[in-house]
Amino acid sequence: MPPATPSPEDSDREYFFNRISQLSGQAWREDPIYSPLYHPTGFIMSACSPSFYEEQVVPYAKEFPNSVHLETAEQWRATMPEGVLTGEFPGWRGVFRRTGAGWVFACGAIQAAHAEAVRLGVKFKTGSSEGAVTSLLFTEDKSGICGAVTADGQTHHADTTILSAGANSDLFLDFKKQLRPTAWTLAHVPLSPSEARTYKDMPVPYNIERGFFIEPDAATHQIKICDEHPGYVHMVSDPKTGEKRSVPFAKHQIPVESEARIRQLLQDTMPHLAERGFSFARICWDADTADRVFLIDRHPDYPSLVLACGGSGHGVNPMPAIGKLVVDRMEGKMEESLRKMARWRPEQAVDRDWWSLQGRHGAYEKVMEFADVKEWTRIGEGRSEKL
Ligand code: FSA
Repeated sequence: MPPATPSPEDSDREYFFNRISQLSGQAWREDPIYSPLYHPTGFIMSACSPSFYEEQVVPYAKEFPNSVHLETAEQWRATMPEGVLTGEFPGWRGVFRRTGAGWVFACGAIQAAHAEAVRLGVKFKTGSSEGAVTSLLFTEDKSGICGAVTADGQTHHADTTILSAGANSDLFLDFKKQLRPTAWTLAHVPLSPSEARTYKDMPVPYNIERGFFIEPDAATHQIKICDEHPGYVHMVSDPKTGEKRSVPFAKHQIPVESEARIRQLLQDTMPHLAERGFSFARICWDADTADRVFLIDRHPDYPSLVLACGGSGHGVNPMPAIGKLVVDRMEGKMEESLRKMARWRPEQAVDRDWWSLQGRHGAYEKVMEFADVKEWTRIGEGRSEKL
């Protein structure tokens, strides 16, 4: 949760991220809806390869000069309560920001925002029938958007329609290659209640090549672990154009190669958990824009359609700021520099390389294709789900 402050020396991109961090940071720290969900436990930025360390960790350390350098296993272990980190941290080098950073309980934040919206009079339709949008609704002459159609066959008319469906947004509209649905992978490891107490309030260690984990969930005691990599796509030929594009799908398992990476991450950091069965796994889709800046704009051809997508792996931290930007854009008062950065920008995606790493590292140092995955986990099917 960087208490970022935009400065006049910022590039347009730096200003964009500093400004939304400033807005969201204030909400996470002070807003009664969001602040209970923010855990300022500290954050560790790290890498293993010297070149990636230079590329991303050194600049991070410069930005936060009070952060503490970590290199030896003893230094790493000392960042958390005794017994949490027992690994050798082979090749790991990082910097530890003790203050002004941490993690947010994303699920709780969505529930809190939902409850507040209901309190303010918003009506929600949810579920796989009445809550599942199957298409946007076009005006009779096809020149405008006037709502949406749901799986139960209902049409919902609206003066303004906001398309904010994450990676699925790409299924509803021709985004001219501005969105690349890309998936990451995560698993949960169950802890006992007393283990969970030991792991409480731990900082978040993030290794740009290996992944990260955050403290156990307060209710379920499961610890969530993500292996970091450039992402998986699922390329499918578009029946109309013949061109391939990535299409999201749901799966409650992860590739076995991802399980192996998660176990390697545990082996490096918490080897006492490296063999423990997983209790949960998911692939998790995001929509990457070409420059990994959000897409928040009115559609140039359909002014009644507002787009709020393209989270590009940055969506959680700025959550409280995004709604404000969307409202500002709808009311025509979005800050000009933010508007420019988040605009509809197909010119950026012409000849888009779907296999671009987009600044990420890990695994085989390439974007992976789900069709090439040979084996998936079978969590909940009698294998690897027990403590
Ligand atoms: O919005 C977020 O902060 C999501 S968690 C981070 C992450 O897993 C990245 O590490 C990954 O590279 C990808 O962008 C998905 O999100």
